[in-house]
Amino acid sequence: MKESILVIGSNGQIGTELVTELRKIYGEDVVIACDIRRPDYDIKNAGPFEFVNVLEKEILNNTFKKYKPTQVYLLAALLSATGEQNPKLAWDLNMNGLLNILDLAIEYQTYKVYWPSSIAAFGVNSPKLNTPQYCIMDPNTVYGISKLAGERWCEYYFQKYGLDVRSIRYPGLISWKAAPGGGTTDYAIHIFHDALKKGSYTSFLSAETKLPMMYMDDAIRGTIELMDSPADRISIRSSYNFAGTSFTPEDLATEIRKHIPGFELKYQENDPRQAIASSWPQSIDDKQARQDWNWKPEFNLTKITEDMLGNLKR
Ligand code: AKB
Repeated sequence: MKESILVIGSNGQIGTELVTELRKIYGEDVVIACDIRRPDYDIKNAGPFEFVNVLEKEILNNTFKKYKPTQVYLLAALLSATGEQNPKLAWDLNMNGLLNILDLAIEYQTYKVYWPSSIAAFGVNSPKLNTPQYCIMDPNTVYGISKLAGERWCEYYFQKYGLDVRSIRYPGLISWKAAPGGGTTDYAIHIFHDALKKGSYTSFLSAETKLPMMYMDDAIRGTIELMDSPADRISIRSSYNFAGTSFTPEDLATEIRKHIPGFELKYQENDPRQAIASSWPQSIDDKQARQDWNWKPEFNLTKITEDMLGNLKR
């Protein structure tokens, strides 16, 4: 089968790295980067790019007609913090964007669809430690609500129409190549930039706020491993729990001080993102992903810190 892969939301934190990786595997012309914004020259020069707004059905339809994608990765979304600033837009983009893609995937017989969920789908009454795959889920951000509803839609399209949709509940993702997109876990990226530039950082999350986190290299590898797995190995069609490591701002500062001894971490109180973070799990039980498609993370906090600082310095 000749592959044709659409990555929608290709200029974001995940898309930027996923497009590069998929192009290495499948070839440059096979992977079509799609976004509403002009891409980095890197992406544009390496392969095809289309301006696509996931809410504009006609343009989307033309893109599916032109490329007849065998795989679609839908990454366009408003995250937890920016979503709270514009809840209706977040719902519209996160939900109707997904439904548009699921419908077109059926119409154009797309072989596989990838859509990311998040730890934000959990809520205040979900168990905090080793949060299991199945438990109470009562998210209180519009982003989390859209992720939980999206998970149900993914399973619905799989059950009802046989669409091969696959999904992962991402933790906070840490990376240096592209800027993060307005999430609650973004502090864990800003801290590295400020540590190198200023030798200090003011965290909007409190010292003891522990959250599940993952390095982007692991996230991209895990995503592609899930998509490459035989369909009969995929036992979860809503979204898989997916874990890397977990840490607090204070843990991260301690690790950074091993490289930048005088690094100072200060705290700013009363940031609305604190309530979001406090409603999320501290650690995730991802045994189903490990069992079904052999998921195993490679980056712990020490490796993440070394790699982030090394790359940002360069
Ligand atoms: C966010 O903080 O909103 C995201 C996420 C955990 O999904 N990084």
